[in-house]
Amino acid sequence: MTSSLTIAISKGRILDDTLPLLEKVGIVPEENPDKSRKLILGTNQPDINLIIVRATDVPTYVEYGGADVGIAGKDILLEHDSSELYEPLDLGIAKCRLMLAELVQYKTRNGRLRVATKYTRTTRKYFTEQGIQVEIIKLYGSMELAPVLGLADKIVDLVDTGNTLKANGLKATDTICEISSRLIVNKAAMKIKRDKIKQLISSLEKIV
Ligand code: PRT
Ligand code: MG
Repeated sequence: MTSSLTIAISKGRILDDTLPLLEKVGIVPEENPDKSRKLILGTNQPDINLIIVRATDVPTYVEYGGADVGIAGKDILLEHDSSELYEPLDLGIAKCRLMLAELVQYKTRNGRLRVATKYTRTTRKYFTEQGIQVEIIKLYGSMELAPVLGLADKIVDLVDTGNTLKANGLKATDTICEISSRLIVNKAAMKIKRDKIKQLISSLEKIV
């Protein structure tokens, strides 16, 4: 059976780190995804297409079969928490750490701790495991501002070089999780397109 394989990827650092990997396994998009406005891109392999979606939407597209496989950060996968996805391979790209941070001059205060984050699920789990009750404030970006403006005592965010924290007068106090990007696979696709997907996994496995 000749069925095509669709790979979901997000623009930005994941795409930047993924394109060289795909090229090494012989998959090259027919247009530069960074420059093209197309959301579905063909590749040099007639039966492989890429779709370009938001990083947070990659697991959703793969879960519902809009894409057969995808590449997503562990941070996004921990929040998405779906049993409909296989996660067969750590690609070791777009690495960073999910960290707890506070103002450099943070002083403990009475009352329930307030934590601002985009990663509400993972943050709740982290504090629950320590038996600490927290109020979680969901933000979609610029988390570093929250402690500066008194919105929250602490933040949970991704840290790479630490420059963003530093530039905003914050310091990391704990690592919650080491993050890298993973290959994810739709469970039904794994059955129906088994040979193609197994082949992609094993060729990627050899180079990461
Ligand atoms: O940007 P957009 O809103 O479209 O979506 P997104 O933020 O989800 O996408 P993108 O491309 O920014 O991130 C995609 C994935 O890259 C994340 O889900 C992570 O798995 C991974 N990744 C790796 C990172 C970082 N490193 C990283 N440093 N994602 C974000 N950052 C940000 C961080 O949030 C903080 O603002 O970079 C800043 C910290 O960097 P340093 O170097 O100053 O510490
Ligand atoms: Mg971003």
